[in-house]
Amino acid sequence: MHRLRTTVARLRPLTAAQAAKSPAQPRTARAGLRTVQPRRQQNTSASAEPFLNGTSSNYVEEMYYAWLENPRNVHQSWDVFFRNANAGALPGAAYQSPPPLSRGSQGPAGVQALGGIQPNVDKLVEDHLAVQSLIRAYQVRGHHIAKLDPLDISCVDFDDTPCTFGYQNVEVCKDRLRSLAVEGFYGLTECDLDKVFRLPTTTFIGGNESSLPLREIIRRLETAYCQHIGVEFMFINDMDQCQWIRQRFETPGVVQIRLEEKRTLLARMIRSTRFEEFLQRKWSSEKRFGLEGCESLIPALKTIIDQSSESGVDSVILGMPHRGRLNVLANVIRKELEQIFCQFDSKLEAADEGSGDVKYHLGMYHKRMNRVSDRLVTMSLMANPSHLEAVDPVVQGKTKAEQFYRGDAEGRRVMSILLHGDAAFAGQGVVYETFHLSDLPSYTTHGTVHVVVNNQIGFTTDPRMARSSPYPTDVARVVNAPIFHVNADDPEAVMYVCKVAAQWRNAFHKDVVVDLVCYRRNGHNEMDEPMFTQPLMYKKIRQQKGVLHTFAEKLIDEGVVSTQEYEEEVATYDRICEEAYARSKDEKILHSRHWLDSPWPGFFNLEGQPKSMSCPSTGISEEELGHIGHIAASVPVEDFTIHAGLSRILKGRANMVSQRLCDWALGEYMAFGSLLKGGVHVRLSGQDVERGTFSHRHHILHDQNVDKRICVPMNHISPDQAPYTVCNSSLSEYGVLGFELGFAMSSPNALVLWEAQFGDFHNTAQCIIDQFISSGQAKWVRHNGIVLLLPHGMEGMGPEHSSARPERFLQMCNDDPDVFPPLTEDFAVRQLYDCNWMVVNCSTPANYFHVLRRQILLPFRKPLVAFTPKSLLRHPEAKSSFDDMLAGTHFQRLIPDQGPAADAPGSVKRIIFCTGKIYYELTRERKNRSMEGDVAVVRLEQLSPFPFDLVRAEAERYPAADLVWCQEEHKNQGYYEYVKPRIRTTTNRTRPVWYAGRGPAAAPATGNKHTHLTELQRLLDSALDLEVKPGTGSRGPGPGAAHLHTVQ
Ligand SMILES: Cc1ncc(C[n+]2csc(CCOP(=O)(O)OP(=O)(O)O)c2C)c(N)n1
Ligand SMILES: [Mg+2]
Repeated sequence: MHRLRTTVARLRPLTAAQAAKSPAQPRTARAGLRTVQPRRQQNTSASAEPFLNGTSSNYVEEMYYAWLENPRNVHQSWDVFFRNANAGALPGAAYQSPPPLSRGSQGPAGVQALGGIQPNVDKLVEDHLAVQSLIRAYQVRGHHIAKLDPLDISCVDFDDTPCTFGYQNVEVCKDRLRSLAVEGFYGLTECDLDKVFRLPTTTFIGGNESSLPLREIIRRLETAYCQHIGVEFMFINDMDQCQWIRQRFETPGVVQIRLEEKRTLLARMIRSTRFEEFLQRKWSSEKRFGLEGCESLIPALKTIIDQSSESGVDSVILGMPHRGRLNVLANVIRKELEQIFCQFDSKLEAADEGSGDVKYHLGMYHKRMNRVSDRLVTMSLMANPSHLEAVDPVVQGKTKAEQFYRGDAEGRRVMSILLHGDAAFAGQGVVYETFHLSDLPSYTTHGTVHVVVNNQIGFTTDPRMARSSPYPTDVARVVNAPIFHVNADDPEAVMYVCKVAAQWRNAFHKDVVVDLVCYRRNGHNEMDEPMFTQPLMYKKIRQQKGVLHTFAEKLIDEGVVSTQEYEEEVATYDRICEEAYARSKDEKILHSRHWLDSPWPGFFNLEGQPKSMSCPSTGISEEELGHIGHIAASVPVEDFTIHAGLSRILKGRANMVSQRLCDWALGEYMAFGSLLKGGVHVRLSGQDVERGTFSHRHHILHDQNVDKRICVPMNHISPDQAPYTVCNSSLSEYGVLGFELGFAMSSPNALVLWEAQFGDFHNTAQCIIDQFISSGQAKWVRHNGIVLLLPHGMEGMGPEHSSARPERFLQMCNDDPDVFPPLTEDFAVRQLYDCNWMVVNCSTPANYFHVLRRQILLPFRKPLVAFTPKSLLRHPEAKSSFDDMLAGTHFQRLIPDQGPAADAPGSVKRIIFCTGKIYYELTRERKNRSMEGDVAVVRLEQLSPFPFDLVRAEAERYPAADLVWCQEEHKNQGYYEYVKPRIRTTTNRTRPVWYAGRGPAAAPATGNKHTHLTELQRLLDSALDLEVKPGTGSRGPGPGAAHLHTVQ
């Protein structure tokens, strides 16, 4: 009904005379129409026109467009109707039935009625409407009855239970889907079959003909929509895109494949099939997650790459799960076969550092000539963990980065392809998160081609138990991506849809999905018995001829190749495999470096090692500090009105700069600005990061008078600076952190930061943290310098906004708690090199500034986890002088006490080691109690790798002091479990270490502000109560209690 109303509304603005004068292209006319006001909307009731209803709206629309092109295109009755409507006929008055027309004008005054009598006009209109609806029904639902399943056992029930599966349902389903038949819904009968109908402009089945007999219309629609390709696209909102797709599937003969293409296709099918057979022969008891049952995946991918290469793409980044991965490496990326085969030899020694990964997770990077396009194409397959779909956003991030560095603003040269399993595609939420990044300005990769290996099973689970939607691909509908379902046992159909998918991306730069409906010939892996759980399916599969076999027979029958040629091709490939196998026997060691997906040319030396083991000063000049400070405090464009509150903030910044001081936001500004000035790209992404969750950052200024006019002062630092990207992300952690990790992978010369809104939200991205960030280098010898900014601090805001869960990050650090590392000259940097990631909790803006700059100035890359403050953002004492940021200064891994305690260390009774914001609370309390000479408070700014050397120095400096670890977090959380054994190691376990902090608890923090404050006071009391001696234990029960007891 809504559609009908808009159609009627659109009638008003153009007059037939205007239209006749300029027989506009339908598209131009439509484009124009979209902008005009629907003046008739209020006064035209669709119900007033008796023949206008929901089902006829398409037809009316078609008639209207045809009439706009030329009034003679349509029947006279329509001409009259449209003219009357355009002339402002009142509701119900625009339509004139034919008899009155013959007697003269019965229309509204001043409207000349035209045309003659058509005796059966009602029936004619009805039949045309029916045919129009029928065509549309095929377009919308043809895929319901397309022959997509090679096994012919799946059944998608679009009405009730969305997805059923199994033999018993097949016939029932087919009956239900007969609504497309002529004698069903549309009121057309056998006798209409030979009647000729005018075709609407929303179909291309006519080719050069504008009318066809109904019989032929149905035949052509069946050919287009109900064979081995099921096109799902009518949900797309954009008319041009729908037309584009119709044209590519409806035009008669459009799916034909050239002879030469068929031969190439056969050669690819041979490679795909014989590769798996070869592995099966040589390593029959090894898991390889073979492709059997979906061999056409290889030609599918190759077609997408050929086609994209022809349209200018020269870099393809792929992400894929286990299924068929080795085959993709061998036959798409073209990894040397011997490199793949030697992965099956577990006795080979690893040559590089790291613990490595199983062969079906490894990544790869390769540049080669594409034979079809004759152009060089670089392909990288990203390494990934077992966690299905986790790699999706990572691939997107890396693709975005490559596009960014190459200035490929529309994705014409760099593209991504993502492969999915049917169960994972439907089940994993990160798929949805990734789709929702696909059209966001700072995250779009301008269209991804998704290929689903839909083998109708996930491990042992049937689709009916694995998803609530008819297809595994339904998630893609949210972003209006067309979905091409195709029977994977028809390689030609597969090739065609892949071509169209690549063309779609090239034309619209939007996502598209190819759903390869196939089966899995073996169990989940080659060792698995599928008959336990899918007995009938697997009986059927056993009877199923291999696709290569049937396809070769077909091409031989067609005379495309001879039997001899086919057999020779098979023999040739088998020989290639055998020869590579023989060569693989000569390999003595495995080089993980050969499996790098993102090499950084020039960053390391030729052996792949860092060029030095030192880090220069991370300070900058006074002049630079002043200049960046000035930018941070100004609005560097003309006539730009900012909010009054922001003016105050900027004024405050200017004041600080004049006093040579930085608060947290300014410290960050200095770090980013100086890196940008030095040509290093900085990208900060996360929820609400542009302003900052705590309203402290304001990196994007908004004009208060002009909508969407913004200013990014950070991009006004110097004319030859690198660009700064700061982008509010979608409300996702898993997807967005994965994306930024991928972005950081692409180049070492960028500071890429992801900020969690509050630190605890990182746990919805845990998979990226565990599987990629903390362990990525060990598994895949791949460095990554991503920075995680995690707001953290117990401030009485309740359990969910307090803790970034430092304990989790620290538990995953790989430094040995019990071993004091050798004290070499390059101790601090070597420790960083050896660790899996760095964990810091800075207490000053200067140190935050240094640690960010250190990320780039180090000769290698490591992930940085930084717990960042909330209340410290505005704390009067949490300010740094420019002096602490000048050239020659460094990041301080530990900040010693600088007061009276340090001046007279011999009389100090207690050293309190702590980290982060609690330092300010401890020193305030110490001051209140006038204990500055008795107690030294030492800050660990870098928690991991643990500054063994500096902690030992502090312990030795105060020989008579108790050693206390104080934290505001609960005892089973925070840093305690991590620092405890390490502090002990620094003193060779000669001095006890005491704990002052909250007791153990299940939740990170209390929800009650008063309880929070009481707990805080108690923990400060216990930290500073010098009377409490070892062995007295806890001061009270419950999680809120403060503890002070020895650590043994
Ligand atoms: C996030 C995640 N959960 C569970 C698994 C364990 N798992 C490995 S493969 C698999 C089935 C995947 O089915 P599908 O996506 O259809 O791919 P197929 O194996 O059929 O190709 C499961 C459950 C996993 N790897 N990742
Ligand atoms: Mg599956």
